[in-house]
Amino acid sequence: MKLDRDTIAKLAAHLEHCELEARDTHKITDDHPDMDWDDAYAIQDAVRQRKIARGHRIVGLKAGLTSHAKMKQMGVTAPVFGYLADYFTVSEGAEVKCAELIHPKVEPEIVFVTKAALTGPGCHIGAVLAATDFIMPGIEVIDSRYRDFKFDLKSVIADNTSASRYVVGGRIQPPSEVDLRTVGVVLEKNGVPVAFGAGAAVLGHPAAAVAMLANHLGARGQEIPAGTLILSGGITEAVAVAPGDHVNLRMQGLGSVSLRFV
Ligand code: 0L1
Ligand code: MG
Repeated sequence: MKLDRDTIAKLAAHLEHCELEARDTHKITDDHPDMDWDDAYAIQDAVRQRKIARGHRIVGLKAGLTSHAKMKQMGVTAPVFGYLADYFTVSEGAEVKCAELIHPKVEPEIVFVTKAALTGPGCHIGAVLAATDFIMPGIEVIDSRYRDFKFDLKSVIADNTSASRYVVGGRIQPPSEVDLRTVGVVLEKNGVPVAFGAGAAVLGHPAAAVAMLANHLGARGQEIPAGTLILSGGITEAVAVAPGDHVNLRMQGLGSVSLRFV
């Protein structure tokens, strides 16, 4: 690691203040060009500890930048991993207040819920499917704390991979009932289809993103516990939203889930 404990704590406080006050910042690698991957995840962990210290719970995990569409959109080359705090959760069809966010975007995701722990290294698609209780559709609202969504991978990891809000809904299904590679999604904004895709857009198979997450945690001596909700990553590029927008995700055989922005 290149950063000392005080610097990590200071950067975590800065990024979390930006989140809670809905104000943007320049990317942290501008001031700390030598920070490494462990520093980036240490800052993310320090933000997580700040939330827990205030009484929040961590209710899920996420993989991000798992599709070529998203990697191309953001100019990066590898997935990233983060977590979901309790107050990120939005009920099906409910309102998201844009005043609490900086520049929200939405993306369609396949959501996994596990029934057994997943451990890495060596976790693979088969292990993920065997450990999955059910899948369902979800919309992630991302809101990078970096100005104009301009960042590099280390900065975005420290910023908890732009995690902000999410909704899950539709129909739940065991993974054996759905071909997760060919399952189709249509994302609608104000009744107009704005993005289309299929599950294979996520690393060839969305369970591969969950396996990568388990392997990432395994390298840190952690695992994905049973009962964990996991966003496996945007299937399409992210779509910007504004007050007044209604977003609906249709997922083949899995119903639909929606959000309103006010
Ligand atoms: O969930 C995601 O794919 C977001 C990862 C972070 C990059 C971004 O803000 O688009
Ligand atoms: Mg996402």
